[in-house]
Amino acid sequence: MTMRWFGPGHDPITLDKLRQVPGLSGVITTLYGSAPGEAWTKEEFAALKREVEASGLSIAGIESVNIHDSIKTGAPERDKYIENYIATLNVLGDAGVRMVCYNFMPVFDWTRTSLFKARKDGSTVLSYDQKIIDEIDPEKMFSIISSETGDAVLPGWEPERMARIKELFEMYRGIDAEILFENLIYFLKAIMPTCARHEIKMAIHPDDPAWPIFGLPRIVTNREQLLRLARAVDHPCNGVTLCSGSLASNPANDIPEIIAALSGRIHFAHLRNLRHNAPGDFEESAHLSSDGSLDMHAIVKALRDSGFEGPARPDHGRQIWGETDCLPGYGLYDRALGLAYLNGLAEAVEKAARARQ
Ligand code: DNO
Repeated sequence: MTMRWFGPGHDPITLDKLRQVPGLSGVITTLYGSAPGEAWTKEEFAALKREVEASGLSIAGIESVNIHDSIKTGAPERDKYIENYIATLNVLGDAGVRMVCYNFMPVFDWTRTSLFKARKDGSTVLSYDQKIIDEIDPEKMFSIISSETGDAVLPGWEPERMARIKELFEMYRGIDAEILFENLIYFLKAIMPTCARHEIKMAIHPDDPAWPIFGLPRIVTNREQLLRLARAVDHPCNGVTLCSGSLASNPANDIPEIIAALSGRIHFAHLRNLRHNAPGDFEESAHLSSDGSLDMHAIVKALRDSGFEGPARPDHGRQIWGETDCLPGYGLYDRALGLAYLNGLAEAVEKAARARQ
């Protein structure tokens, strides 16, 4: 069980605090200073690794090594950026990293319409309402997010990137779901030999929410698409991040069933719960099954039964107990409560399975 740590200078929550969370063995991190497409250096990564290990924790995987837009759009310069990606994988592989999470969402990474929706219990959560998205100009999306976060830079919502939003939309003109899928396959085929050599498991993150937004195609939203992707590059290093919250944004997705179908190809798990308010309208919740719409016990059990062995982490939590010094969704308190609960589920599921043997 791991937790996401945004790295020095980016995460107000220190490794000293994280290491006191019971049952935490490692962190999931990245070089936040690096832009998509840049090759990471051995020295930069070694410094990050030293800092994590000095706290007694380890790096359990990278979230994310982001993909340059020219790779997603299949632009002529994509091969240069794939070379850079391979150089980064070599640095990571040499340093012992065995899991890399990434996404293939055009323009926007995960999208929410509010980062601080108030709940009856006095906490706040991230939420999404399609009706709001339908009414806004995509170019305004960044100002909505930044008006709520102030100076904090959310991963996927970097100001430098959002300043180029018009240009980004232009780049994706004419890119439909099929072309995007082909570009993903081209990228995966190019990096597989490097992944195989280092035993690095690639774990694509599902699109969040799990449907196309602003007319942009999204190709990692359900069981069929995930299976198609796994089969198109049929290598154990081509796998998936099982993000319960992203996939379950569409209530038609049956998460335990998706886990069973992808057995052997899930390399990372993001575990969180959410509550459906109406079609296209959901809000995140505490991890506990009874607080949201998902059966978290069934999800943890399905992962165990599928033979999942990768890192898992509690995902977004509520902001509770007056915690404000954190990135939205990534406070310490509710994620630590979530982790303790998930560890309890995992222990119970494991013991029940052994008792049956
Ligand atoms: C949001 C995260 C995503 C995720 C990326 C993976 O909280 O789940 O930003 O890290 O999509 O590349």
